[in-house]
Amino acid sequence: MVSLNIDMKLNDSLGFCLWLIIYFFFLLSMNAQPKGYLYDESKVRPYKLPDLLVCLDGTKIKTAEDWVKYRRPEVKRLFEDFVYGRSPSNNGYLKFEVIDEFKNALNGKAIRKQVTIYLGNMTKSLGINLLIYSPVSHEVGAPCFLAMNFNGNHTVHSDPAILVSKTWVRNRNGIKNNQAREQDRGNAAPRWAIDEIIDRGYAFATLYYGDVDPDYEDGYENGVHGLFSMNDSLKSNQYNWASIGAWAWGLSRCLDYLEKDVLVDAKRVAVMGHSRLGKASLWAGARDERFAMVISNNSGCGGAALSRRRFGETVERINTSFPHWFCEKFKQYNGNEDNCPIDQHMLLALSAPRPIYIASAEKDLWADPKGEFLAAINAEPVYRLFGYKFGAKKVPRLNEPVHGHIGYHIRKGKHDVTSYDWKQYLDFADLHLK
Ligand code: GTR
Repeated sequence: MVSLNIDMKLNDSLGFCLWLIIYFFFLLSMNAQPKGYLYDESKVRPYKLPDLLVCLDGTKIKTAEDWVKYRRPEVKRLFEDFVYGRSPSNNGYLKFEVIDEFKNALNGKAIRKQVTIYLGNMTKSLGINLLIYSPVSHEVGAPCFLAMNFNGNHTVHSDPAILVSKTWVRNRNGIKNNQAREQDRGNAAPRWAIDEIIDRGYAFATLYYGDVDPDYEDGYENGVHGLFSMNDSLKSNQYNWASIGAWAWGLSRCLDYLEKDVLVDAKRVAVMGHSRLGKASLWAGARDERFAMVISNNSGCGGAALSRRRFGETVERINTSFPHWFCEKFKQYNGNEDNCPIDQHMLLALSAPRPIYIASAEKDLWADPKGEFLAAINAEPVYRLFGYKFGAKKVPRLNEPVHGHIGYHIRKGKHDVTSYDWKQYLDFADLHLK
């Protein structure tokens, strides 16, 4: 008996040690960054950012009016031509169908609406599904957060009435043509602070990004790209919009719908996105000045991070791993960032004078937290033309947010959206949207 007990204890402690070792490696791998890239600040080479306030013809911008009249359109055009591509100027028609409306959702505190928005023209159309929760306390005109989600509307909350996406969904490895599954209901809920958003008097609207454009290279066939007939020469146009352009365009079409829905005050919509969808929310806010606030969560390369630093993910790497995200022209800056007429601080400045929030995470070196902060600092001169300030001079300490007209925080932890991030966005929105 005694020896058996000792054996069991031995086995237990061996098992425990093994478990600890596995857990240690699991933790390591969660924060692992791809090898062969720069993660050492002291090795960032010197670079010079393009001057936000000097036009291509050398004219210096000194007033907000001149920024709006001359430099803003020029900078926006440069992003269209060299980074995200040109989206169609014709938005097609907007038809919609309310599929579900329930006045007693989320234990009676919210109204739930599910709407299919049909985009397109007379010959082709595409339905995207918008899920809206709005606070009953605010029967009309609540300020709203609009965000795309990664795996289908049914993953953002466990509410059994949320319709399961019928379009392509990516699986964990990003493989295409996967089917959305009932068992995934609510599994991304920790990323979406829907109850807190409602409790604080905001509406929340979300759509699945694959409804707008499936996230794989398909030669402009699927999603909204396929709505606009393109012959082969147009398809190979170097300035053509790519997937980030399509997602940003889709966010604007949702805003078109929200303008028609009394539940939401379309003049107080904050567009929010995480990671690749943070890149899309920044581009949506830059293109469409109807968005009242712009939020980027860990958007990194091609989002809020300065490309010239080549810290973590680089232009070359992103264009190689995701050739369908940016326009063809962007590829000419692979390893050649210094020759690009723009850098990402200029993308942030396109949101001015509207409030913008950039969030980084300590362990998310791949997204270059410092590069995201520096982009915010370098966008500030445009905000100053309008009389607004950022308020930070150097990277703030962990979990010490700065909420000026530009908001920024670097929180503890990894690449993710957490309740901490949402708390900051809600506080920031209280300052600017209420
Ligand atoms: C990574 C990519 C990042 C980021 C992220 C995501 O693989 O390198 O730029 O966008 O994906 O969207 O999850």
